[in-house]
Amino acid sequence: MTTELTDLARHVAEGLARNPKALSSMYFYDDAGSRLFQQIMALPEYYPTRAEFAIFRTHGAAIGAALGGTAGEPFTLVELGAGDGAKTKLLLRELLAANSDFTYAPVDISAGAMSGLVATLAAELPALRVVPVVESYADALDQLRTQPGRKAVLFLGSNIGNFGPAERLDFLRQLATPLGADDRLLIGFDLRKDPRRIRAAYDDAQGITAAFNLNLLTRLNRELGADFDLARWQHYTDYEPLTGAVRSFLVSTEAQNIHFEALETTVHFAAWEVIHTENSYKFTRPQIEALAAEAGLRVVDFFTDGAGDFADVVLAA
Ligand code: AVI
Repeated sequence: MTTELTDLARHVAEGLARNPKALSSMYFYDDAGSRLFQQIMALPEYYPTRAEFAIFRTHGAAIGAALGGTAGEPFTLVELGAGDGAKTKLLLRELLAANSDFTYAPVDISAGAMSGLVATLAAELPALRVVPVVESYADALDQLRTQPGRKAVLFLGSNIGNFGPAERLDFLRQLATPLGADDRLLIGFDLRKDPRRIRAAYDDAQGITAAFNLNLLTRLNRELGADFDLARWQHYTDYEPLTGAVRSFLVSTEAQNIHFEALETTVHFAAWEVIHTENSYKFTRPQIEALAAEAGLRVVDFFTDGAGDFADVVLAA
C-alpha cells in the first residue's frame, strides 16, 4: 500500500463515519479528475478561469513587476496547484520578457497533470528553468519553510475557496510564516456576483461537473475496492449567498450498503443521504482584506477583470 492510498483509506473511513458524511475535494484530482477539471475550465458556465485569464492578459506586466522584485535578483516562483499552467504561461512570458532571473517550481498532486505541464513548458518556453514538484500542498508548505532565497508564491484559480474558513486562515498563516520582506504571494479569489451565475458554474448543462464529482466514487472503487454503482448516485450543488459557499454533494438515490475491501467495512447510506464533497467559497473585497490582515499579510495590489468577477491579489508579509 502506498502512503497516498493509506491517507485516502484513513480519510474515507473517518469521513464516512461522520454525520453528515463528508469527503475532501482534495481527492477529486486523480488523473481522470484532473482531466475533467481541465474540461470544466473550458465550460461556458465556468467563468473563473476566463476571468483570471482576462486579468493576466490585461495586468500581466504589472503582476510580473509586483512579483519580480529588483531586476537581476534571482528568485523562485512557486505555484501551488499548477494544473495545466495555462494562465501561468502568460505570467511566465512576462517575466522572461523582463529578463527576470527565476526558476519556476510548479507543485501539483497529479503526476499526470505535471508531466503534461513540464512537456508543454519545454516546448513553448525552452528558456524557462523548471523544477516540478509532485506533492500535496501540506508537503509543499513544509518545503517552502526551508527554501533559500527570495520567493514568489502563486495560488491561483480560486483554489483558496476550496478551504473552509478555519482551514483557509490556517493555510494563509502557514504561507505567511516563511515569507521574507521581499517575498510575495499572488492569490486568486472568486468574487461574489449574481447567485444564479455562481450556481450554474457548478452545475453545468453538459454534466461535466457532475462527472467530476462522481469520479470520486470511481476512484474509491478502484483504490479502496469499493462497490459504488454510479447509477445510484447524483451530483447536487447549491450556493448560499449569506456565507458565499457553493457546496457540492453526492446524493444516494436509494438506501444502499457500500462495501470497502481495503477498509474491511460496509457503510450504510439511507435513501437521499448525502456525502458533502466540496466547498467553493466566494469573497468580497473587504472580506479578503480582513482575511489578509488576520493572517498577518498586507494587500500590495488588487487586480480584477473588467466585469469584477475575479480578483488576483498580491500580498506581502
Ligand atoms: C479547483 N477549484 C478552484 C475549483 C472550484 O471552482 O472550486 C474546483 C471545481 N469544482 C467544481 N467545479 C470546479
